[in-house]
Amino acid sequence: MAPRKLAAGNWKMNGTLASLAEVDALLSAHPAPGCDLLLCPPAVLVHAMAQRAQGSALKVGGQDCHANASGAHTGDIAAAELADVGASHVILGHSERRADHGETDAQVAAKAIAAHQAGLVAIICVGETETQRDAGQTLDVIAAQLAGSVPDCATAANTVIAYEPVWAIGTGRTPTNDQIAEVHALMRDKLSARFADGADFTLLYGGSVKPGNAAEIFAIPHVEGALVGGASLKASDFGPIVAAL
Ligand code: G2H
Repeated sequence: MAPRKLAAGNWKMNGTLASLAEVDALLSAHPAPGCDLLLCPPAVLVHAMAQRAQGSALKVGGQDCHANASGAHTGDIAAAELADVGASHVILGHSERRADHGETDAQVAAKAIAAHQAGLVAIICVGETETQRDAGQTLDVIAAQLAGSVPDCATAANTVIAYEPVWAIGTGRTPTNDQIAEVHALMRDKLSARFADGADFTLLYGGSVKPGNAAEIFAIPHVEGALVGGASLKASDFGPIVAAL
């Protein structure tokens, strides 16, 4: 089995019910995309977006879940709750959550296990800071995050890995093609060494992906799609990225 291609949008903390008009626009422009298609809106919109997407190619995901199945965790969301309202995926360990909430690799791995138990595909994010890249630590950082954030129960069917260099997120800066290729080759090697189906995991690039750079990024070996932030908010931006994959 070859890795599945995935165009995933991360709306982050953006969007209201009115923004769901973008779903209609996206689906009418791309009713049968040549890749898996996913949008991860704020949690309060997951149910409405999933209803809007019913019967279409669009899947819907959350942006985080708790490691526990239920309980006294005010403000948090269980993986099963996301699944209950129509989510199929959940983004975990995004650098904004690692920075804003101090999430560790171990916590991300625990959340991924919870996601799998609820039947969700976990999109586990890894990425180096600018300081780490400048210090020549990128490959070590990515290897350590992969080892610590991806649980042993991960398979190509229940886990996607997203490489998102922190310094490229929302900045308009992207790594060179060689820099992306180097990290994705490392991720493929590490996953293949650890998992029987490591060659089949979908590997996404994320960080300032736009219509203008998507095709070039998708041509890089071991890049099977993108996790797109700002350019996923409007169908007019996300559509061409989906079409490029
Ligand atoms: C990286 C990405 C989406 P953007 O965070 O996960 O955001 O495309 O805005 O850089």
